[in-house]
This record gives sequence, C-alpha cells and structure tokens, in this order.
Amino acid sequence: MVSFSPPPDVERLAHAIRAGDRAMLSRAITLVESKRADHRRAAAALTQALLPATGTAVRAGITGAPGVGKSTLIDALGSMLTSQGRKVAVLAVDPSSRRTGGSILADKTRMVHLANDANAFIRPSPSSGTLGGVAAKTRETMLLCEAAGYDVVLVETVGVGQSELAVADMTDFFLVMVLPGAGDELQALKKGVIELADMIAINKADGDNVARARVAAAEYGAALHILTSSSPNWSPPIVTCSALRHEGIGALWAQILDHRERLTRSGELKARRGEQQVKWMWTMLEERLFAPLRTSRAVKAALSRIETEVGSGVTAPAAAVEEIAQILNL
Ligand SMILES: Nc1nc2c(ncn2[C@@H]2O[C@H](COP(=O)(O)OP(=O)(O)OP(=O)(O)O)[C@@H](O)[C@H]2O)c(=O)[nH]1
Ligand SMILES: [Mg+2]
Repeated sequence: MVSFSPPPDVERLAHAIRAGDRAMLSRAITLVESKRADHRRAAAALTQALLPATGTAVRAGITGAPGVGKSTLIDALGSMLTSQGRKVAVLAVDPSSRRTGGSILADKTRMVHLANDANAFIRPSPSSGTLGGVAAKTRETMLLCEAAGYDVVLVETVGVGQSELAVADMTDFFLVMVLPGAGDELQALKKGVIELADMIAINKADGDNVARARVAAAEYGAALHILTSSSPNWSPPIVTCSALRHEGIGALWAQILDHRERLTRSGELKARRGEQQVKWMWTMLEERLFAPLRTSRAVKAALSRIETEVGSGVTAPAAAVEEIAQILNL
C-alpha cells in the first residue's frame, strides 16, 4: 500500500479528482482504504470536500452466483455506455479472500473492453477487512469516482452471504443475475436475495439456452408475483440477455433508466439515499468502535483464555465483559 507522509494536501487532491485525474483518483482511493489514523482523517476531509460533486451518478449493484456472467455483463453494458459518452466506474464488494492477486487479473480479462477504455475505471474490492469495513470503503470509493465525473457506478458482488445486502444498501438499483435452469436458482427466493431485486436478468440466453431462458422467465414471473415489491413505484421486471453476445443489454439498461426516472419523480430515490447515508454512518461508527477489540494485542492475548473460561462455565459472561472492558480502558 502506498503510504502518504506527510498526509496529502486534501485541497490539491480534491481539485485533481474533480478535474478527472485518474492517477490522483487511484491515490485517493488508496488513502480511503488506509487504516492509518492520519490517513483516515485526511480521507474524511477529502470526502467531505467532494460531497457537493457527488450524488448524480446512476448507482447499480449487480449480483449472482459465481460464473453467472456478472463481469461479462458489466463489460458489455459498460462499453455500451462509454460509447454513448458516459463515464463508467466498476467497483466490487468481496470481503472474502477470493479476490486476491490473480483474480483481480481474472476480472480484468473478463472485462477486456472496459479494462482498456479511457472512460472506464475498474477498482477491485479492498483486499482485507470485515464486510462492513469493505462496504464502507467501497462506498467512499464510489463517491470519489462520482466526483471524478463517472456518471455510472456498477458494483459487482458475488451472490453468496451478506455482501448483497451491503451492495443493495449503497446502490439505487439492484440487479440479480440468474441462469436459465431455473430450478436451483429459485432457491434464491428463500435466501431473500430476490426480495432485494429491482430486476432479474436471466443471462446466457443464447444457443441451446434460449428456450430454457424463456421458461425460466415465466417461472420467475410467477414467483415474483407472490412477493410484494419493496417500492410502491416499481415492480421488478424479468429480462433475458446474453452478456457474451451483447444481446438484451440495451433493454436491460432502459429498465434501469426507467426505474431511476420513476423513483426520482416520486421522491423515493432521495429518501432512499438519505436512509443509506445514515446507515452508512452507523456502519462506519461501529467499525471504528469495534476496531480496538480486533487490534489490541492485550485483548488478543487474553481472549481465547476468557472464551474458554466462559464456555466451560468458570467465568460468567458479565465478568468476562468487565475484564475485556478493563483491558480496553472502557
Ligand atoms: N454462453 C454464455 N456464456 C457467458 C455469458 N456471460 C458470461 N459467460 C461465460 O461465463 C463465464 C463466467 O463469466 P463471468 O463474467 O466471469 O462471471 P462472474 O459472474 O463475473 O463470475 P465471478 O466473478 O467468478 O463470480 C465466462 O466463461 C463467460 O465467458 C453469456 O451470456 N452466454
Ligand atoms: Mg466476476
């Protein structure tokens, strides 16, 4: 990680980002991802300085099982948008170690067009931290990108665990991608992911899959019908597409724009973003308050003993909390 000492000139950095300087944008993201206290303060000052330049971008989250075609879709959609004169930022939320080293490369090779597009900016997930921490950093990065003039932000997350919720909480539109063989995919209903969906895209609707995709679309349609939409202004559509063949991508984007138009008109978008901001503040605050628990050597040294004592009934939980609090000077 690049280290800044002394702390960077926030004014200068903010100015360079607003001017669209990619190198400075990357530098600012590194600053935002840093755990050092002086960097954190500089990052907070920077995002505050840039706040007026943010908020107009289309923010879309994209999730789905590994291999469903998220990166391929982002490449197809992103390059369509840059060819229309838009600037596209691609971010990822992945708190697992899945996305270390080589897989960043893998992402770039899945996004061959965007990776070489001057109007696209691809940033992988921060490589370490809790989900809350990773998501908070991705949010900050999103703001930096918006200030740098990226008017579409696409956030990819793999459809396992809690990361979808984190991404739904930082975006305006949440796209769930599934495969044509609907049987297994319908299981996702149980996990509640579908309830977050503003649209379901059945990908790989090409070759032998075309007919199966049509069947799947009908099945999802029936299943969605039972659910009540999370918004009074929108019922999630089901589309089919082939990210690989760039088919159905225009229609998919048209839905995202329609959604945006409706929610802007009704005031729902503004309200939703306000709630997201407050939630984000709490996430960051919790992260900050929990940090000493994770980083204190003294706590680490004592924790496994204390846990064993609590587990075996020797120490009462309340007494254990007192002991830990004392170590932390709380
Ligand atoms: N036939 C077909 N193959 C596709 C399509 N979209 C993606 N693929 C292929 O599916 C594989 C996985 O695609 P990715 O875009 O990497 O999938 P992903 O969802 O980003 O995967 P992870 O990031 O690993 O979760 C690749 O071999 C793609 O070429 C499609 O529309 N049709
Ligand atoms: Mg991917």
